[in-house]
Amino acid sequence: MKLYYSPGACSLSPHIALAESGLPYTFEKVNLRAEPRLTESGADYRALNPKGYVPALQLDNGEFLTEGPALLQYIADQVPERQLVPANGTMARYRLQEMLNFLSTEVHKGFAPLFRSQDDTVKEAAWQQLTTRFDMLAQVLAKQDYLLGDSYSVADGYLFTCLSWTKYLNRSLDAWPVLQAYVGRIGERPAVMRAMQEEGLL
Ligand SMILES: N[C@@H](CCC(=O)N[C@@H](CS)C(=O)NCC(=O)O)C(=O)O
Repeated sequence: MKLYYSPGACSLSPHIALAESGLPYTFEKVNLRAEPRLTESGADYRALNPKGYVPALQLDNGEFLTEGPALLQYIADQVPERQLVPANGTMARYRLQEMLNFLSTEVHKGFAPLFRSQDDTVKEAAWQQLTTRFDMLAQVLAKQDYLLGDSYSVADGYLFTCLSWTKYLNRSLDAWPVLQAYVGRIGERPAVMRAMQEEGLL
């Protein structure tokens, strides 16, 4: 499998999942800051992935899979023995999907105005909205070590990735010591450190 990524972007989350999987993988950087969007080897990224954004995963049969939550589940399902996701068809799997959708639409996309908007009022409103999501997540993580309970799942790599953006934005997590401790804990996982090193973030 080959991951197309941009350093520290949401593509870090499937990168972490690949590292957690123990499977062989390769990765290639995409420059999102210029048009045409070129990969590190000079390929036109939009020709490979018409969506133009990261992440995209090229499967071993050459097919491309996009959308973070789909990638996370695909990667995890290749290695059921690693228990990175609950088994398909179980209630626990629907709980994972509920969490991935929440992370994708309420947390990940909640950050977008903070990165993109030039308007401070818009940014402040986005941050206020995110803080309500952080309150909820902190309540969950005050009771258990991981989003789904006692064991790590791909959802944790996703939340870790999103929370790590606060440091690029100079936004503090001081109001949520539970989330700060969680970021520290997840960040110490060897697979997380490997993915971050491979993206040049450490
Ligand atoms: N729906 C997509 C969103 C991916 C996304 O937001 N990617 C961002 C980086 S975090 C990106 O590549 N932005 C550049 C763009 O939208 O053109 C997913 O969940 O995978």
